[in-house]
Amino acid sequence: MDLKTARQIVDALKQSDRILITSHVDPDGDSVGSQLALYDYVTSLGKIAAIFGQGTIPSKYLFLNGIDKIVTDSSNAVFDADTAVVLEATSIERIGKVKRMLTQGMRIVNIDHHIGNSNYGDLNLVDESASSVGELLYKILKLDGFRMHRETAEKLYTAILTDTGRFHFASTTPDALRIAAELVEAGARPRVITDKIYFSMSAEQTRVIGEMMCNAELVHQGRMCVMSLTEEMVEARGLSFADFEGAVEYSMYVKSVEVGMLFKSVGDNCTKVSIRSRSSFDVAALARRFGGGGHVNAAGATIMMPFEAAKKALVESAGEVFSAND
Ligand SMILES: [Mn+2]
Repeated sequence: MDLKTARQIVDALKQSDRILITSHVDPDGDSVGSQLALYDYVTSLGKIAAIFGQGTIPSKYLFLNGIDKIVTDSSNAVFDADTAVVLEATSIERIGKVKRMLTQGMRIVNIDHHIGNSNYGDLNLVDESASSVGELLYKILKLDGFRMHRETAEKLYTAILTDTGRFHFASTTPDALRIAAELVEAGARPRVITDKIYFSMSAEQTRVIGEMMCNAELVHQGRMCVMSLTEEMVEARGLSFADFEGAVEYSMYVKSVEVGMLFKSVGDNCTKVSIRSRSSFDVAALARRFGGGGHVNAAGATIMMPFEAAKKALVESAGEVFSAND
């Protein structure tokens, strides 16, 4: 992490009075945990802060202390801030409707760990080697001697846990593990948090996942797994797509699979895809071809194409990469 920029960020936050915190649309564990931890920090400095987002918070994160501080429908929100901290967003477009709240003269602090961040901030702390924004925030908070209590530790632990796929991905670095250990020392409860996030599904959720796995297709000689979730599937069980954040992990359960994809039909002409890989197959590069992005082993895109056409295009595109790599 670039210490000079981190110190400048601490100074900027201290010079601010009103701080707007935001992250990408359709929040995940890193964005939720990081936003809440940053909120704890800046309010401990006596600042007025507010968190604005777009998209439903997956129910598995609702146990986090202060979760109700996140405004999830920011369409008509008003908050007069001098500084905006944008977490986990490669470009300013990723924050969706919150973008309109970033007015002229507002200082923008950009903290991210994704490849291809466009450095849109006045201060940019972009560290692709970090497991999560949670890890970067931990280092920033430590730099300022913030006294970590259990609530904040559990938010940062959630960020690191989920972004490393439960300490599974290549992003599970010594630093990530050391910080996780320090968070446990500060009171974070690994068993409780992991149970809340990964082992608290409703029976209906497991049924939909069963259906999704039954219908999974293995393509490209079993090297790729393609799974689908449609609005009909989730609505039939009274659920929403937010109940399946992270479900793409199920596409990687088969030994032969190097690349897994989960497609979600979110409208007649809009398809979301989450992509995972375990080899050197760069899924971020694949996602970028379709206007998305991410990391080498975890990426996603929102494609303005009908469901089956989007699937076909991605499967073909991945096939080209397999051929080129062989
Ligand atoms: Mn992240």
